[in-house]
Amino acid sequence: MTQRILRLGAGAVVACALVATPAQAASTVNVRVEGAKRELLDKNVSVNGAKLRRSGGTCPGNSALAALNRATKGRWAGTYSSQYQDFLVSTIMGEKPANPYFWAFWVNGKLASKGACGVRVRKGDDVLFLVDNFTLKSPTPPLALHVPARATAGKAFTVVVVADKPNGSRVRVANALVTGAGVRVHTNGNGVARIVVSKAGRLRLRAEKAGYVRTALEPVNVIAGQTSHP
Ligand code: B12
Repeated sequence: MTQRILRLGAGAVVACALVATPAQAASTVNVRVEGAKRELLDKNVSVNGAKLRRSGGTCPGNSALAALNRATKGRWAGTYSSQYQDFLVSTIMGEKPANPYFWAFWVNGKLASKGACGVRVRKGDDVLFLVDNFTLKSPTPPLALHVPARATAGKAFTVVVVADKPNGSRVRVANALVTGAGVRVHTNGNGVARIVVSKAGRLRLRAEKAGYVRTALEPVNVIAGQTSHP
């Protein structure tokens, strides 16, 4: 379940609004961990708990690292730096990227300028840890997939794929692959893909493209189309 609800209004492909859900009200921050080969975690957690104490250092209860700690049930490791009073995270849920790969982390679509202990998070924030390559000239941009909350079986709907830039700006991404049950389409030059599904149910879509970090699974509630009577 994700807190990043990237929604498109009926027929709209431009405007995207953040929509609160009942699940979101009970929890606060979304933590997603994208390993080198697959998504390791996508979870909403509350962050107002006690301070995070680990050998070497302590982090505020509302830090991104405390959120990661809660979401992974403590399954991470890192080295504390007294210089930065922060942890350099080296392992998450058993995945330890080898040099030149490392765990980078982004908050709300922006590359964090401090370590995860030093970044405070608030209700509705999205914390993303992803494996990046240190030798690349610029950070690998994560993709985001904007989907409508609802669609009708047999009727086309559109989704939009955008990429986060380190400074928090977003650009549309052409030729990204969007997949889900019975869905395999590429975005056009405007980052838009048109999708038609025949079955009602909860459809979960993901987008990916070489050189970018894959999106989370985004849900679309597909309702049955009306049957016509003679
Ligand atoms: C190299 C480097 C890295 C490398 C370190 C490993 C390597 N292969 O060498 C990698 C790519 C892993 C890295 C990652 C990050 N880094 Co860095 N990194 C640097 C850099 C450019 C040089 C450090 C260095 O080699 N110093 C020389 C050696 C001899 O001194 P050292 O003390 O042994 O250096 C070690 C520490 O700096 C440590 N380190 C590096 N980055 C970070 C970040 C944090 C939060 C911590 C606790 C330690 C740490 O790794 C170094 C090698 O062991 C500095 C900028 C600078 N000019 O200092 C930024 C810098 C230290 N990094 C920074 C940041 C923000 C990050 C990230 C949080 C970025 C992100 N959003 O993902 C991530 C860490 C995420 C995580 N996993 O927890 C900031 C820290 C700012 C702050 N006040 O907290 C700096 C100062 C850059 C900046 N101005 O923004 N980094």
